[in-house]
Amino acid sequence: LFDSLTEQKPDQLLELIAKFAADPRSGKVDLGVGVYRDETGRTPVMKAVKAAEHYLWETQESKSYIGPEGDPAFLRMLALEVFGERHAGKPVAGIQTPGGTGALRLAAELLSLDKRRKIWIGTPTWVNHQAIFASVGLQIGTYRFFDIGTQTALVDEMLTTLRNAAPGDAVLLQASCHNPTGAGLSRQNWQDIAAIIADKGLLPLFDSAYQGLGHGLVEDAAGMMSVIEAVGEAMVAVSCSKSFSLYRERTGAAYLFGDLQASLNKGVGNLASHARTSYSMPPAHGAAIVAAILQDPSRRQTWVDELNEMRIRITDIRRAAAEAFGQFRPELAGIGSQEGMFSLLPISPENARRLRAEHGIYMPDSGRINVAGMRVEDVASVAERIGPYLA
Ligand code: PLP
Ligand code: TYF
Repeated sequence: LFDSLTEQKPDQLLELIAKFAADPRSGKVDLGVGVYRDETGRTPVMKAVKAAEHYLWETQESKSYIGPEGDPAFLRMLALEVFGERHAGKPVAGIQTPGGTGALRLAAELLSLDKRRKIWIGTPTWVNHQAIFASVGLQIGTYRFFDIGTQTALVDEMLTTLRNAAPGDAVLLQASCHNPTGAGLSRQNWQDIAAIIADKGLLPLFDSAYQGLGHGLVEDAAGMMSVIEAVGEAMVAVSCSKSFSLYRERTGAAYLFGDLQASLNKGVGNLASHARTSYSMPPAHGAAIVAAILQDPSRRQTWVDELNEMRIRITDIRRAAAEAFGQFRPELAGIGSQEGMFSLLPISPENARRLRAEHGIYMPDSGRINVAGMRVEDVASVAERIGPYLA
């Protein structure tokens, strides 16, 4: 069997982690994988997480099974944090998943039950989106979402595509801090998207993986909540990887919104049945940490403060990067008004490779940079080195 298999390409972003680590050059810069870094280049465990782990170590009495739906306290507290107390005035139900990826995969399983259904995704998007939906046999439709040259989101192209989608089709939307472009949407953009989704009877699937790293916890969910409010049904894949710095703990959730609690419970039952046949139950530790943080006002405040600090650092880097890269291409001043960790530089795959090989500046061939990979005071010099390679 094994010998007959087709060779699979590894994910370039994950590959870059090892390549960067193996590079002996002292001036190397890691703008690759989407992991937050502080001013010293580290991705520390958050203080609130340490406090929660301490609390769990002292109080946790059993590690017996919980069940495919996971921890109800985690699901309740996370929903409150992500969707707010009013959660768009709609019933909601959820299931804990192994990261945001697990949630996307379960959502994809549900969507793929109707073979006529397409899911519409903007390009470029996170590398795994297309692969996840294709793996369950969903038909995928694409529209251009971003123009690298002008650094603008192509909202009109998106609206035109969605206007021509079939009722029942799904639409993947990133809630904030778009990966890989950093492009934000205005309130008016979200209202226009909501109107078309509602009007055409489409089903939005939100990917919320960076809440709190754009403009703030509430602000980063506002567009998503306005769409959920306007439509009949919606799905949300929440990742706790970035906002709680829990990456390897594989912590996330899939939520369903609709008009009837009974239908939502049936939906979650179906998600749980897919979970049972693939990984049975989600890992517990990360979710227990999140619940312990959100249930305790002092730990929650520590977390909010730390998340704000991360967001402010990203904003500071963006301000410096807008000026530094803007000197090479005026459009790149747009980096300053983008949100989250990513921006997409106009750079050829060949030049991205040369920057790695000749300068030790690591970014994937796509030209995406993780702005949090730079110290504020190094932004100008990194931009000087990248500038000559821009398209
Ligand atoms: N969605 C987007 C847009 C991402 O960038 C990521 C990053 O890893 C994920 C989902 C998945 O996150 P997780 O590590 O929680 O599976
Ligand atoms: O886009 C990123 O860099 C993050 C991390 O297979 C990531 O979302 C990248 C690739 C991957 C899993 C996570």
